[in-house]
Amino acid sequence: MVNRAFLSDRTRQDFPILHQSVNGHPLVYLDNAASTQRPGCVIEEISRYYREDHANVHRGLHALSTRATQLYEAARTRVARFLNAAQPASIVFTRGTTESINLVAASWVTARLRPGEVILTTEMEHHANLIPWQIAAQRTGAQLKFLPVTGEDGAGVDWDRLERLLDELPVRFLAFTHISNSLGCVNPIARICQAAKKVGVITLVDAAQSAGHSPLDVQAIDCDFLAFSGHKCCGPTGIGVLYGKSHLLEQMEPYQVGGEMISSVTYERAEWKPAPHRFEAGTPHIAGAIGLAKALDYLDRLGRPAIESNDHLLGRLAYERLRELPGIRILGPRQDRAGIVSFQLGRIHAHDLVAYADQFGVALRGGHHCTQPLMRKLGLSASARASFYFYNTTEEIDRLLNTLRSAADYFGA
Ligand code: C6P
Repeated sequence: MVNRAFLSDRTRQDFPILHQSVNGHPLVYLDNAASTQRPGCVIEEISRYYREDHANVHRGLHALSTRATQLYEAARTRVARFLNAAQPASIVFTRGTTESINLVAASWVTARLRPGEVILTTEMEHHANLIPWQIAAQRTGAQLKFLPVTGEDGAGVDWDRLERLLDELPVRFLAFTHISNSLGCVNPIARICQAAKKVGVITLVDAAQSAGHSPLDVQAIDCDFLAFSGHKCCGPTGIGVLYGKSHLLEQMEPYQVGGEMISSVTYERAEWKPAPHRFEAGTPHIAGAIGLAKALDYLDRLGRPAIESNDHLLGRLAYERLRELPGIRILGPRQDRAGIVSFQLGRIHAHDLVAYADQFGVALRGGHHCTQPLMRKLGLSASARASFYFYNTTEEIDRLLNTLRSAADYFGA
């Protein structure tokens, strides 16, 4: 396989962490769905910010605070451009996808749903896009319903059933993932949001696995909320984004309260700033937002359509190569998959397989991938997962295959 068409040729040198040996072997980093790596320009920008511009934001009148505030707000504008949001005020900085979804669950869903109304989601969701709805349903008396995952290896959701369910059930809120972190399938988000909008259902897209991988235009998708994490798209950990339509954010009460999110406070009561500031209580992750903006610049220089097709190429190639292994069971669809491939090899426990691969410098993830109910439905307690990004090479897929062959011999699978 010629590697010329792949983005790795142009990008690998930008990632210092990839150029190391692990356990005496060149590192093969295939755990990108858990967290991607950062290019040098992001690491540099964070350190430059701390060296030259750091102070608290929105508070001080001195030069450093003014500079830090400008950089932080410029990062918000950068994220808005990344998502094609109509205005920067639609962008709330959070700690990550998990916090973004919890914010919507606490401030919109729990405040508005009535007993008997339905929160609809799917059977493939990450715990971050499941447990907040369980709790919201318990608190409001709403029902939590699921679109089933079809096929014995989890091909995906049959989205043709959505419109009928939206007609039959009193659905108020629909939350679903764009790309499944366990199955690697890609859900048709624009079509789903349009069907929901027709019947006045509010939508939330979990874009944790897609924001750094695919073009995203929130106006074209017409979702009401969208969440993603910086660390899964070349940015820092501890910073994430909640996009919300402005009229919804303005109606919502804050999720946390404290410094900087108020317009006035007396001993008895407080009033809030407009969105997004009412949702950012306390000192935010300033360096995180600035580093994230740099990461988005990097991704857009590469081009998200190019990243997406590179991911899909690597995902498809890995899927087809893994199928060569006797006794392998691969989860998710064969076609239309992203660069995430979960599998079970013979009777080898995923934890043993991942520990074995690590001895050869190959970083995989093994476990339930925070989708325990989905794994249970597929009859598994765990699976191994290889997840790719644009800096991965086809030679790394060869290394993965060799390592798995050797593991099968070693464990007698
Ligand atoms: N999935 C994985 O290895 P946080 O942890 O807040 O950045 O992202 C949570 C999250 C939400 N939705 C999806 C679809 C996700 O994949 C994740 C994180 C990682 O698959 C860590 S469990």
